[in-house]
Amino acid sequence: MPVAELLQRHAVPWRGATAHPFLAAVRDGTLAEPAFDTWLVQDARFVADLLAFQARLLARAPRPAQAVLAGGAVALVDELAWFDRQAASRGLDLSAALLPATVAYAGLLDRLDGADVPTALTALWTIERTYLDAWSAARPGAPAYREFVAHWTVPEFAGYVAGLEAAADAVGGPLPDEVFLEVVAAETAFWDMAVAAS
Ligand code: HMH
Repeated sequence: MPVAELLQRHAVPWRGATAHPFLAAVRDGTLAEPAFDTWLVQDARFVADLLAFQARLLARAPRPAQAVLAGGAVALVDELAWFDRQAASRGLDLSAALLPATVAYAGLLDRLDGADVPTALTALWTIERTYLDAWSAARPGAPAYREFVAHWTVPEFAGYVAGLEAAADAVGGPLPDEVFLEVVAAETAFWDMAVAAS
């Protein structure tokens, strides 16, 4: 069963993570700046955790999945530098305290280290597909946020997400419905956290 089947099976929670009010407000420009800045700081920290998770997954992935995972890891290193630049230009402190949703998401990534490779790979695809779909729905974005919408909607990112999907489909295994739903819930909680900060 292809992993994309999960999006249909769980359409309602999937919409919750990808059609969130945070994104609608990014699109129409009504998002309060403190909410956006909270998201930015917490997401920079999440991406650092994601890189560590991805490196560990790469270490145990089968050969056909290694190239996409290694390429994605390099892209995450660049993304961390991009977050540093964004934070500096907005005067944000990336060492600010982690909020509960960020801590919980890091805990989920740690638990995924104990999952089998097909499950962990499907989880990683879910994480990235959420961002692709969520930011795509916010296109083109209000001027203040347009650069961020562009970042996660470029063809290279869509190609990466497609590569993860192909790798997850190639390793096979039963669809990990529960883990999919956990990731989708963690993504929704992450948007909720930002909106609540305004
Ligand atoms: C919370 N999910 C979250 N942040 C991200 N940057 C991505 C997914 C995509 O890398």
